[in-house]
Order: sequence, then structure tokens, then C-alpha cells
Amino acid sequence: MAKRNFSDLAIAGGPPAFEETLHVGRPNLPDRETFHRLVDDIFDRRWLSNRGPLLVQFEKELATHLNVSHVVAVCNATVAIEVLLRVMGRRGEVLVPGFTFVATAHAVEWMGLKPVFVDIDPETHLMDLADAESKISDQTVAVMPVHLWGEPCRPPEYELLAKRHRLGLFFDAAHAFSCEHQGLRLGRFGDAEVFSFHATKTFNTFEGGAIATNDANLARELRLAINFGFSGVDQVSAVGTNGKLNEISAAMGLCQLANLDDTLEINRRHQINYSTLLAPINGIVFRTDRLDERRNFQYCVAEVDYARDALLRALHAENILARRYFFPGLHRVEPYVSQRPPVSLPHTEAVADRVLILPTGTAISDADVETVAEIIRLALSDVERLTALCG
Ligand code: T4K
Repeated sequence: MAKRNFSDLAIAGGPPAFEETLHVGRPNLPDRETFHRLVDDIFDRRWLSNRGPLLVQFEKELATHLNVSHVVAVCNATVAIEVLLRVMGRRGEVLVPGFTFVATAHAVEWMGLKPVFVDIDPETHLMDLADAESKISDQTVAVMPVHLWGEPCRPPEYELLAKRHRLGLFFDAAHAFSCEHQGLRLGRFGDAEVFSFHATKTFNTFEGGAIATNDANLARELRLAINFGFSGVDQVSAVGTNGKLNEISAAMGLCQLANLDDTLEINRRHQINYSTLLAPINGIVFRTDRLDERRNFQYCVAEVDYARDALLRALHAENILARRYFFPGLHRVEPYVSQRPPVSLPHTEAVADRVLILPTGTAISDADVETVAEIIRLALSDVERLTALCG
């Protein structure tokens, strides 16, 4: 049933708009037949992991796609960041934005380094360069900006900063596969960039990730590090962990690469449709990002001026599982909040209180996007009632 006024909303007693839940992060899936054929080959070969032929091909195709010399496929992006930090071989503080997924900071903490939280630019949601520079101390060993929402975070400026202060520079590019900065695909900047291929990412390999770098020595050390330090049969030359990606994930990645342009086009269409439909609605601002640059539009990001959490509950009642990533900001979550003196990151806090992520991807239709936008319009048409019902 189409909803025409506030009383039709599920929070006001109407039926939910969707019988089947709409998710943020519903996996995009490649062509089933192609994937099954590759899985049959894996079964025939009985080669399941440890640098099988599909993994080798996957890394090669990724390097071509990203236009970098070396890509090391890893079991997920969190382990990839940990391995990078380990291989860097320095102890001390790492600058990370306060507004990102917990994995960015946890990877630093897990490796026995100290994440130092930097505020963001409220317009771009990206780590604030000036605040980063002001937080560099004699303990700082690296900086790890995040290309949040797939938006490149001024990589050349961070390269200058890192050079000036002799810091390691690693970009958390978990959201940014296939995005570009001024015509250059992300993957080439800093010492290395880390992508996530988790199920919820536009480009997924069930679980997975990759480190891209143009540094041959670093790539060699990373390969050792993700394979127990083995440099040959029965030959161990370094301490290592198990960070390998398996053949099934590589098969998935190869199929997803073949589909990538179609997937990105669907994301782009949803981005434009949300942008158009939400523009006339008071109280919500939709981030348009740079439509003229190559983006993956993995996340459709809105900012709500008031009653964000009430709107979130209203959407959930309609079976629209919108999310408030990355609430409430890393400096306000455990263990960081009780580990250290209170930190104030005013822009991180303000943005974390406003952000609302809407469903997108190939599991969502154009009609779904229209319905989501219409429900937002109806819910925000009476904020007082919305807050009374859901506040
Ligand atoms: N750096 C940054 C900036 C990151 O955002 C991330 C991960 C990382 C590093 C680390 O990357 P990985 O180590 O994961 O490779 C998700 C993802 O688990 C996480 O990968 C991602 N960022 C983060 C932003 O989002 P949740 O807590 O939102 O996941 P979950 O289970 O709530 O799933 C989201 C929605 O998708 C749910 O409504 C259910 C649906 N879903 C999920 C899966 C897994 C499906 O429909 N099918 C599925 O298979 O964390």
C-alpha cells in the first residue's frame, strides 16, 4: 500500500512498507553460473588455499585495475592493516580519524601501538589535515587517514605531511575500491592502501581485503608476513601470521571484477535518485560527493538536522534497516573512552549525531529508493509527532 500521510507510517499503526527487510550492506552478487564454474574448477584441482591459481590471477587483475605494481590479497582488511603496521616495525602513536569504523583503531591497538584520534572536516567527514598535524608528537610513527564513504582524503597533502615528519603513511581505503583522486585510482598513495572486500562492501569476496603498494620491498615483506614468514618450503625467514585469502574468495573476486561496472552504475543511479528525491525535504541533507569523479557510491549518506534517532526508528519499523555509522565516534567507545583522558572531537561528535546511511546496491530497486525517500518525507513532515512516537 502506498503511504500518503503520516498516519500511514508503521510507527503510527500502518503496515510496514517492506515485507522483506532492506539492508545497508546487502551483498552484491556476481553471475551464479560463472561463479559455479570456477568453484567446479577448484574442486577438480583440489587446490583450496595457499596461493592457488585463482588467487594469483585475482591479485594480477587487481593490480591492473588499480594501476599499481603490487597487490597482496589478504583474508580481511583488519588483518591487512595489522600486518602493515607490524611490517613497518616502529612503536608509538598512529594518527587515525575519530570518525571511522572501529577496525581502523582496533588494528592499531591490537598491534600494541596507540591510536590518537584526529577530528574530521564536518563538510567532507574526512580526517582534518590541520588537526592531524597539530597532534603529531615525538611519539608519532604513522598516520592512517580513511577514504571515508569512498571519498579520497587529499592523499597528496598527506604524502607531504608524512614526508615532512618522517612518518609511515597508510590509507584505510576499506570503502574506496575503484574510486579515483583527480583521475588516479586509489591504491597508489602513501606507503600502501588497504581495501576491504567484506560481504557488505560494493566489491566483495565474502570476506577479504587487499594491500596495494608500489613498493616492491614492502610487498615482499607483506607476502612473508601473511604466510607465517615462509620464504620457501621448510624455510622460515620472519615471524608471520596467517592472513591468506582462499581460492573461493579469489573466485568470487574475479567474478565481481567482471561485474564491477554494472554494480557501480546501479550504485550511482541510487545515489542520484536519493539526491533528487531528498533535496526538497526540510531537515535532511543528502551528501552528493563528486558525481563527476569515479566513485563507488557504496554508502548513501544523509545528514539529519534533528530527531535523527527517531527517524531511524521510524525507518526500522518499515523494515528499512538504515544505519547510523559510525556512532558515537571512536574516542567515545570502549576501550578508548576509559583508557585515556577525555578527548573532544566536536566535528566528529556533531557528524556522528547526524549521519544516516540508507540502503543501496544491487539488492535495492529504483522503486525501493522512491519508497524510502517518501517515508523519510512523511516522517519529517511532523517532527513533533515523530519525536513523541519514537523519541
Ligand atoms: N576500515 C573501515 C573504514 C571499515 O569500514 C572496515 C569495515 C574495516 C576497516 C575492516 O574491514 P574488514 O576487516 O571487515 O574487511 C560492517 C562490516 O562488517 C565491516 O566490514 C564494515 N567496515 C562496516 C562498516 O560494516 P556491520 O556491523 O554493519 O555489519 P552487519 O553484520 O550489521 O551487516 C550490515 C547489514 O548487511 C545487516 O543489515 C545485514 C546485511 N548483511 C550482512 C552480511 C554480512 C547481509 O544481508 N548479508 C551478509 O552476508 O559491519
